[in-house]
Amino acid sequence: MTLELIQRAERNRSSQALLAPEGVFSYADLLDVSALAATRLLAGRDDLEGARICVLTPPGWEYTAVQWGVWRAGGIAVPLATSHPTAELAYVLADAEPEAIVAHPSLAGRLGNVAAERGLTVLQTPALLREGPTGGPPAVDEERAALMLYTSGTTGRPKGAVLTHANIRAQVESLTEAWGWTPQDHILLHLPLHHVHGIVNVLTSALWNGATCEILPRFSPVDVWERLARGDVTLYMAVPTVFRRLIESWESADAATRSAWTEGARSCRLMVSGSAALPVPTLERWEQVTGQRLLERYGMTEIGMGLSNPLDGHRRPGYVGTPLPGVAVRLLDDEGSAAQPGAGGEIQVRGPTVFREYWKRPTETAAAFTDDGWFRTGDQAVVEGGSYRILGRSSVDILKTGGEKISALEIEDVLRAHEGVEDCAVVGVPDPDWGERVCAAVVARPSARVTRESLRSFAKARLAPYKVPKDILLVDGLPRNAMGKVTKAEVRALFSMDED
Ligand code: MLC
Ligand code: AMP
Repeated sequence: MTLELIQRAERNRSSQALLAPEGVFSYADLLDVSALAATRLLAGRDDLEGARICVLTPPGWEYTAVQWGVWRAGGIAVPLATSHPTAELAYVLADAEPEAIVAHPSLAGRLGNVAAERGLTVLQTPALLREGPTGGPPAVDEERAALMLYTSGTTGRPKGAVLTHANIRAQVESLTEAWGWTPQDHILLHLPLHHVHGIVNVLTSALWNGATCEILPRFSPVDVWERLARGDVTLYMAVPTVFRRLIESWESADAATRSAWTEGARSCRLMVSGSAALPVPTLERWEQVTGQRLLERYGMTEIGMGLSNPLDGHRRPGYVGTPLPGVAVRLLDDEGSAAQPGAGGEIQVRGPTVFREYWKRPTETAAAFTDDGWFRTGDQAVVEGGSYRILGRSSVDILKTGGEKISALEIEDVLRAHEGVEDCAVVGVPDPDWGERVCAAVVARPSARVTRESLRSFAKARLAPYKVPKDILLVDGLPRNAMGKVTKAEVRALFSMDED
């Protein structure tokens, strides 16, 4: 069977699919060029049969055409983060064991010698997409894997969450029903394209529905406002840090600019916030500035979107609403029983939107599900007045900064590899801009000459920019409990004290 996404695009051939940094493209363009990409990737074979193809291109037309090409050829697309240093990319390449990397020339250098060392073919865009003969791509069953997204867990390095075509379809159909997508929608996209938020909620939802997705090369508050000001954007989705940045930008603009921006933003039909808790003051200020009450929803790489405030009806500040269509949600207490009404519990999710597995990690996959097949999110919530409120995460070692999920333990491992570091503890400190700010308390080895800057540059060479601790405190010892375990609440308090 031809994938449903492709069949639907065939029905919209003449519609505008993408406004991208590279130009304007119809669904016909996307179909033709993704068929070409599929033929090139197949290189004479019938089917990629689940081979992983890593994609390292800026957000835009090439990214989308290559992703569709991988899907049509029967491969698994593994989008790489364009902001990551070589060390992080090398980790994903080693773990995913791709057969090839598709890279844009501006980013290929980021791979360093890794591709050569691993004997990996690097196919460069735009050459890969240049005209040529196309063959008939294989029939791809929906139950086959489509996408692998790397996501942090509490232990160890990030894991590849494997989503099937059926998972993506279920996620998109659920959001289409809940948020009322139509072919007339026009959505703005500047979120990174290695996460479910940008890939599924925005890009794939738009293309599934025959709508237009306008991709900006990067997030810039003024650029977003200028686009909203034109009044033709119908949908906008972002993380709380972005809404806060937009508010700051509006507040520093002159009166005429403000009123033009506000006027344009008013004509959007829906604005959605998610990936991290939306502070109520941000929701309220955004409503004052734009007249738009943000719709807050809750999701996760492994499950897509789980809970959402309503499209029509009351969007309750500080709450994430109710289960989305097709998603079963339950709360379990520490004993594994259904949480009592009004009491908190772990959010567990089941249904066709839930991912298949962590790549090559059967033990971790098994541990992530209950015996009766519910995915354990590790997030705590409570239901109040029929709506879910997120209480926080079960683990102090999972942080969210600017919508990016990270593991404190992964950062600690990197810092400990520094020769001058005897011990360290990484914590997330509440922060008005980032939600949580990554901070590290470090005990230096006696006589080692360690400075905050040298530690930061050490971390920067090895970790994604958003994982690099923003604050580093050099301390004589780490606070520990009677069992000798580092008490992270006390470490966090060190940074709050430092601010005072
Ligand atoms: C950038 N920096 C960050 C950061 N992003 N630091 C902490 N947290 C982040 N998220 C760093 C930069 O490297 C730089 O460091 C400094 O902060 C200033 O950078 P900036 O230019 O101001 O940041 P910017 O490029 O504007 O990025 C901020 C942002 C971006 C919020 C726009 O992080 C973003 O797009 N976040 C969205 C992530 C997302 O899509 N998450 C969804 C996951 S899926 P220095 O040291 O160089 O100055 C998911 C499921 C669900 O969560 O429910 O959706
Ligand atoms: P990720 O693993 O990057 O997909 O991040 C998923 C995590 O983001 C969830 O497990 C939550 O902890 C968090 N999250 C997503 N949406 C919200 C929200 N609306 N409020 C609070 N936390 C959220």
